Amino acid sequence: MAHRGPFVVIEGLDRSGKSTQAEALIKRLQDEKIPSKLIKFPDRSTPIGKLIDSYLRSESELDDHVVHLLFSANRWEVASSIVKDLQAGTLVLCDRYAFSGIAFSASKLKPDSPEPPLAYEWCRAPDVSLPAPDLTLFLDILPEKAKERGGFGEERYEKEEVQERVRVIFDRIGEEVESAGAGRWLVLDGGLDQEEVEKSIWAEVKPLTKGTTAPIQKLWDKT
Ligand code: T5A
Ligand code: NA
Repeated sequence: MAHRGPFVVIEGLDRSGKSTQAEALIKRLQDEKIPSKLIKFPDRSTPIGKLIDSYLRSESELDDHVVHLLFSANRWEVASSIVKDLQAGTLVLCDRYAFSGIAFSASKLKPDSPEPPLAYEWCRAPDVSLPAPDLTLFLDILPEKAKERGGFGEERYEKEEVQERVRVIFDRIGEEVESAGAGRWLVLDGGLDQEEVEKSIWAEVKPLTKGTTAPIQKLWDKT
């Protein structure tokens, strides 16, 4: 059976260093002549992505349900091309994925109500059946440390108390990914120096670069 490329996702709180690490990893893969492709979510360049971008910059208001579905649609826009690339033997690396979609939406609160407006299960539903990553690297960082990094606070969710709630939901997602047996969820210390994080990521990704004959799984299909 032909080998397909591995599907790797980098997740984490805002400012945990995801994009820095995603770019470093892609460069490393290129240096090693391993075919790879980087996709960043949200992809702000598509028509749906432009609506998301305007919302994140607080230039527009959208109902919580609507924006959640837009984030998911923004992934479905490229889902089939992810599968195609994996089947062609390319390593696909995503900077954020469905897990951010659930964590940020399900952690929302309204000032006038103790109940979150979007339930966890509701948030998960639109991403069910997306291609499931083989490995998710979660960059863990304390929100108070993330806050000290450049650019924090410019966008909608970049507030320490929001990040605290998001972190709790990410923990739940990680446990569910691991127990569903569809892909690994690995927590790495994102608070270390950039080179240290790069090393720990490469140690996990390198063994995958030979490809796999395992079928591409579907996200949350059996839960
Ligand atoms: N969102 C996203 C949803 O609500 N639903 C969804 O479905 C999705 C996909 C924007 C928002 O959208 C939400 C989540 C977000 O709130 P985004 O476009 O990914 O998402 O956000 P960005 O602003 O691009 O990225 P982040 O804020 O998450 O930052 P990163 O990528 O984690 O961090 P990075 O690499 O840009 O680094 C941040 C700063 O820290 C420095 C960097 O130089 C930079 O200044 N840095 C380090 N400093 C010290 N030590 C290290 N190890 C460092 N690594 C990086
Ligand atoms: Na980023």
